[in-house]
Amino acid sequence: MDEPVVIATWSFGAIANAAAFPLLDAGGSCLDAVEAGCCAVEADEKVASVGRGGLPDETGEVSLDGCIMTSPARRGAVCFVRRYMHVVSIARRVMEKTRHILLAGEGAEDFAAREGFTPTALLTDVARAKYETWKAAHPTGDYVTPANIEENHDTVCVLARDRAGRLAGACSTSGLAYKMHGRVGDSPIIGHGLYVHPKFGAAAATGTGELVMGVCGSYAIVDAMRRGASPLQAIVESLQRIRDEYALREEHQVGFMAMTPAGECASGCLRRGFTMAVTTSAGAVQREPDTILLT
Ligand code: SD4
Repeated sequence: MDEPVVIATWSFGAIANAAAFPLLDAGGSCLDAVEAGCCAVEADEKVASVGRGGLPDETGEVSLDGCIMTSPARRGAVCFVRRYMHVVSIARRVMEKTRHILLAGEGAEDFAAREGFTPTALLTDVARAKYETWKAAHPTGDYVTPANIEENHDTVCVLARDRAGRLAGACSTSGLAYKMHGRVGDSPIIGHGLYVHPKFGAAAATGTGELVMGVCGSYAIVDAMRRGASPLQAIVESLQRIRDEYALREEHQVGFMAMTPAGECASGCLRRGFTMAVTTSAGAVQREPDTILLT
């Protein structure tokens, strides 16, 4: 039997792993595990960038994006969802029940209603209070300057390998804090925020989505692994592409993590601050990145 492993972004990745690993340990599927991991973070109101409790856009409305994937032919996503919390579960239904990949906005919400999901108010009092402080300082909005880096880099991405040696991944986010109304980032777009190939490996991204989207970050990592790169070498390549293609600003951050079909994992980021939660049968640890490009 193969050793199960689950990795997830940021310190709250530990919440995701705590929900996901018992399923893997019991012989469950990696798909169920990554969904359960994201659900746990989506439901945690203290996490200000995923699910209920996420920070809103410039108009004060929270919109969520999410996706799930096991192979190029099996992937689903939803974006700009404003009435439902569990976007990864809705994305899974898109994958399993429709002929499409990505549903957006009202269409995604209508589909969620038809599938029996329960509508949820996403904006919490804490998030509303933070928004009001931001709004007072930016009365006409601000399309140019990203919000404070501390408020921006927190998508939960979960990659898992189960005892059958299969891989799955999922991402869930409320996107950048105080983003433009209607803005969608990398997280729900297959190949950008997440990519999984059963033979070559899995990769996921967090941070400033616009940077990831310009280089198809997660796809590029899996494709580099297809060509023989280790997870770390593949991550370094994508980080270098971002560095070479953009005039990076201080607020910009990107974190990547990757896993091979054998369960070998790595992570890397542009700047200090990113960590990855790793859980195996040996226990749960919070791991510093294997590479930080801009030191
Ligand atoms: C986005 N990449 O919407 C997401 C935000 C994020 O960590 O990852 N925050 O651009």
